[in-house]
Amino acid sequence: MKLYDTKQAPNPRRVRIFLAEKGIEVPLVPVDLASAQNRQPEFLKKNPMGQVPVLELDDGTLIAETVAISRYFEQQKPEPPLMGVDPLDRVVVEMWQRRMEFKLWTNVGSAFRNTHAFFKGRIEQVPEYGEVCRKAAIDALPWLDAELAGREFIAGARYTIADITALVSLDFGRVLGIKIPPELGNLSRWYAAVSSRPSAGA
Ligand SMILES: N[C@@H](CCC(=O)N[C@@H](CS)C(=O)NCC(=O)O)C(=O)O
Repeated sequence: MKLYDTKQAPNPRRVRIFLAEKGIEVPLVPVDLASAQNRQPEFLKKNPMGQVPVLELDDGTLIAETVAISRYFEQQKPEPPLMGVDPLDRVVVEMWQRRMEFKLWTNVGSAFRNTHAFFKGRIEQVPEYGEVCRKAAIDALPWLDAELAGREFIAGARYTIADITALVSLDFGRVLGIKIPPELGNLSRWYAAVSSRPSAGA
């Protein structure tokens, strides 16, 4: 098994944090996005989307998409649970995971893709749209702060994949000047807690 990975890229980091929480080690194969190695025919055979992360199993099966890869490992090694412990908990975790993707991750990612020099000449950029997305991510922070008033983690009392998605969104958002305002005490408390877990260094 191997994981096609880019150290600086946020989606592979979501998988690396997930693996670190599970205590699973997978050999990493570096893919250099800067030189567009992900757009070369050899990599496109692994993932026609031209993106990392990609998990290659020993039988040659290729699994792309961060959450699909995460689910593979959740099924292979259920402990500690990161995607829910019973049917109801699993849907609650999924609800929060989707909300973190829609409210934070997609907005931060779209802001980066549409405004950052890294994607200049690689994709068609619409900077005004990027700004709208950046503002939408910032506007989600007070909402998330209020949600965290009554619980330790995003989907409840347990650390889950929703926390990973939110943490990576906020860390990556720093490139765009997105910061947690200090007056958002619940979000700041949550961020300090999830950032201090050893997995955050993955
Ligand atoms: N939906 C995919 C998105 C993966 C993705 O956007 N990967 C980025 C790195 S964080 C990438 O490979 N970007 C290079 C490109 O799009 O050219 C997933 O969740 O795995």
